[in-house]
Amino acid sequence: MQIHHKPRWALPEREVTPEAVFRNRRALLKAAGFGILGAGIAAPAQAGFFDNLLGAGGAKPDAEVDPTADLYPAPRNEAYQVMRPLTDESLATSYNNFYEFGTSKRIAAESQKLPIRPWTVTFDGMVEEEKTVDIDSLIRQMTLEERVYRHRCVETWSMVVPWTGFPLADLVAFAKPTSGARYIRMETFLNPDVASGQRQSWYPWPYVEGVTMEEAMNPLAFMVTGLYGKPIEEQNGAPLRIALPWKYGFKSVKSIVRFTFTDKQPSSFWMDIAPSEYGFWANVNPEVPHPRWSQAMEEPLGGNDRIPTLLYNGYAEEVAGLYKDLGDQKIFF
Ligand SMILES: Nc1nc2c(c(=O)[nH]1)N[C@H]1C(S)=C(S)[C@@H](COP(=O)(O)O)O[C@H]1N2
Ligand SMILES: [Mo]
Repeated sequence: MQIHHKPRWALPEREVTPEAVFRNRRALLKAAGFGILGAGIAAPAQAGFFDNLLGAGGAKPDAEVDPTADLYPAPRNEAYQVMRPLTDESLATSYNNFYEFGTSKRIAAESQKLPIRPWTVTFDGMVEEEKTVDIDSLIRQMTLEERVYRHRCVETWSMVVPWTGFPLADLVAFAKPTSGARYIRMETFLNPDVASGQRQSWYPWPYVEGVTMEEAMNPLAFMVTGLYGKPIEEQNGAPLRIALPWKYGFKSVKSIVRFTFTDKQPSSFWMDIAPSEYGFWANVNPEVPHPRWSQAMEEPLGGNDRIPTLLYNGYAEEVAGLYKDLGDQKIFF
């Protein structure tokens, strides 16, 4: 008799080990007692225009056509291929991690409340000149292409998806950092009025991540504006996210509003929450377990099998050289 084990990604959320299980009891009690504790304490980054977007039922009236829709589908760059089937679009766009909209995987509907136009992106810190630019003008200054990449969440689920976007190196050229810049800190929007998760004040909002300049200049580091040949949707990090396919998924920050060039290694959302479990480098390695679970295998979304995790998530040839001089730093967490 054949026994069917439901893959972990298909289990109800409570049975999965989410990244947040370390939230302490006190925080949970606080949450139970004061569901909206913290509401309104932080200045929403996009205050003003969501008021009229939050019409009937709190939902945003469905966006007019995306102002960059004519740029899709962009030509595929065949240099980036994955020898595995693409994940179903319906799964990749409905099974998400986006804590701003809740800790479950089913945040796609809730995330539609995020106003993604107008949207500005700020470049500051160690740059020739600080600037804030409109997302549509920024995207139109870049050359879009499609790349099929693996994505590996630290929780062990994985997917293979066609992102559309442009190399992070092109964005760096646009930002014009000064020679002393060694890291880029990337920051997500802060808008607790629409992002219910951001009313949970025990999290260190906004979500932040960072890379070294050397990592940023690696051709694999990719700024994402589209998915499956269309502008990317809110749940996947519209209007601008990053894909760093050799690192655990939490490094691939969504809905970015700020790039800060700095000479100090930035901390991150997950480093601030659990420094013993999440580090700056977070490179995928099957032989280095997370403190609470193994990383040896992964579970492709939509599949029934577990498959072996690959070193650097299959991108060792492209990126291993970035880490050869780091000595005994913990480059795999
Ligand atoms: N701002 C923000 N970015 C985020 C997250 C998040 O909660 N907030 N989750 C991360 C994690 S853990 C993963 S695995 C990926 C998930 O991307 P996807 O939902 O498009 O698959 O987004 C990453 N980027
Ligand atoms: Mo993740």
